[in-house]
Amino acid sequence: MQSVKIQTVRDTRQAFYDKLAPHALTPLWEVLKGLVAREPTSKAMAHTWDYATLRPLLLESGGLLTAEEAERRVLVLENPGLKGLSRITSSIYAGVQLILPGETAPAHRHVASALRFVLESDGGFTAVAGERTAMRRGDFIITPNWGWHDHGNVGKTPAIWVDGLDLPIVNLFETGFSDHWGEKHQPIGKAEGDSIARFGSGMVPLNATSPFGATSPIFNYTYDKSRAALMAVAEAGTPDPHDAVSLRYANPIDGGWAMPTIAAWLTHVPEGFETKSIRSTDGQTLVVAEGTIEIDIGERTFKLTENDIVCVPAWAPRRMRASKSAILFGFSDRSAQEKLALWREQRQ
Ligand code: 1HN
Repeated sequence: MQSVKIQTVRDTRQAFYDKLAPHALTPLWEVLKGLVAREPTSKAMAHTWDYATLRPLLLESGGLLTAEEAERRVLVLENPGLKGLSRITSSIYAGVQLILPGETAPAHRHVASALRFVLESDGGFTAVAGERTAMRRGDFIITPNWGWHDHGNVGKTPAIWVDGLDLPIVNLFETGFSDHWGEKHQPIGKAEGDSIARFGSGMVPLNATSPFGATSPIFNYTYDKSRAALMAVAEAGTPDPHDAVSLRYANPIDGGWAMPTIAAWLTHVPEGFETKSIRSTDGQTLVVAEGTIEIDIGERTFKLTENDIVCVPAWAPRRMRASKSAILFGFSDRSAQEKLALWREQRQ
């Protein structure tokens, strides 16, 4: 008797919902719990990409089409929990790009901001807004929102790097525009090193503003400088229990994150050091620049070595140990979350 009654109630409600539908109305009470979760429940999964697997596949793509044909010859690092969405975490796109010797990725621009973390390059270069920079292993390079950019390789070996873009954020807001220069390379109007000279020595021009708006005017934070700073800090003190030894890439104009939407940092985990568990609302992507680490993400443990990539879903507890002195490059949407007063973390 009871079940018949429930069925009747359900039918009555469903009939009402069917009546609402043509008017573009739906009942909140059927979806409320999913809309306002007690805590973040990311659809992204923890996942690793081994460079030993990825590299040969990327090089194989080099035999299929040129960088110019592809516009950008990239294998997307697609989160297995977000299939078909071209995302490594829920709000960030990532891929691994290949430029063979002599090739060009033609000049274009878009509203999405991009970062590059260079894995292999001996002659790779990128040009951003009229200035060229050599790409070297470990360099963190920024392509600002709406900046013209093209890449090339004048070396004898493949240039390979990790791309991170804020595309899912730009597309969430439906603010994406793009444009092609029309020629392979944009004209170069500045000497190489101009932006570092103006902004990269701890000094900035009087009354300086960034030519890139909210993005740092330094577009190549070279690994030689960043690594030296990180290791000097490590020498000088003890690692943080949760963050080990971490330095973030800062905008010299205002001290904030280097990019308005994407946060980027380096972490050094000394050999034998183990971090305590921490979680934060930014889903993170980590690239191993040096060494070997084990990372626990939720219930799973991944072992990573040089050039391996791992993603940590938002609010998944993470902790790591280095079996060989490690340096990691990390990026996430923390920069955007902080501006919108959304970012939280919990340390155990
Ligand atoms: C892009 O412009 C680059 O400039 C790389 O290297 C990856 C993925 C989606 C959209 C634009 C690049 C990209 C991209």
